[in-house]
Amino acid sequence: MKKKILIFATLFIALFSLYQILYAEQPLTNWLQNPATPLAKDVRTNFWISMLAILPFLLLSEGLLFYAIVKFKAKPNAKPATFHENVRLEIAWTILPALALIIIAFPTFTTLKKMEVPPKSDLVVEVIGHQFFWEYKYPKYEINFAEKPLVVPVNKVVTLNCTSVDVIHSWFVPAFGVKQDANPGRITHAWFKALQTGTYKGQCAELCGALHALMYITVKVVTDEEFETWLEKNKPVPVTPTEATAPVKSKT
Ligand SMILES: [Cu+2]
Repeated sequence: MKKKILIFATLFIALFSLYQILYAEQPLTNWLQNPATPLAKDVRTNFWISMLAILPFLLLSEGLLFYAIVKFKAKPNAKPATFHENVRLEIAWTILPALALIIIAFPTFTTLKKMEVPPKSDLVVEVIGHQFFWEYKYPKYEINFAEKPLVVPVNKVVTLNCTSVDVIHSWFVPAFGVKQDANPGRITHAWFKALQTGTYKGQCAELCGALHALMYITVKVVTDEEFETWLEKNKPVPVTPTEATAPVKSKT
């Protein structure tokens, strides 16, 4: 009876996970969000390559373990085996995983380089981490705000200059394939090019204090026209000297 329940539960979890990964339009968890940028697509491909490269080792070792548990279950007073090393086997299990790592390394380093070297930037945004919110600056437009969604145009290369005013934070938007630390006293770089309009969610990914879990990130990717309108609405109002701010004229 117990065995049946165990088998049924395992099967259920396996099938449910498979459904979640392959078919669910709105998965219950947010692991593996749909990639929304070329970088995120590369990251996803790398993820599957790595999975394929390491899965045989997991299956083989777990299978052997399971086999050994069943087959060599010790009876009382059983004599332990006395064999020692097997050089050929040891060479094989050193070289094969090393090969797997080499296979993983090529696409990984290619993607890492892509992340490090942004193409020509269409929009520069400064990202500043605070305990516990994000501040954004658009230096070109002199726009500056905090605790509001970042608004960017679709299909444009957005480069981020990240820093922090207090402790280390990390700007993490999974759908963009971007996770960049924001360090005090330093500027780190990241970039993305969102391929579709929409709202994308992220979160600070570096434990930064008591309210770390509330440092959400929202990015609104909009069309060019919508972005222009947004810029118009948010551009700074030029300060005209009023009586209160104008320099006091000396009475003569
Ligand atoms: Cu943080």
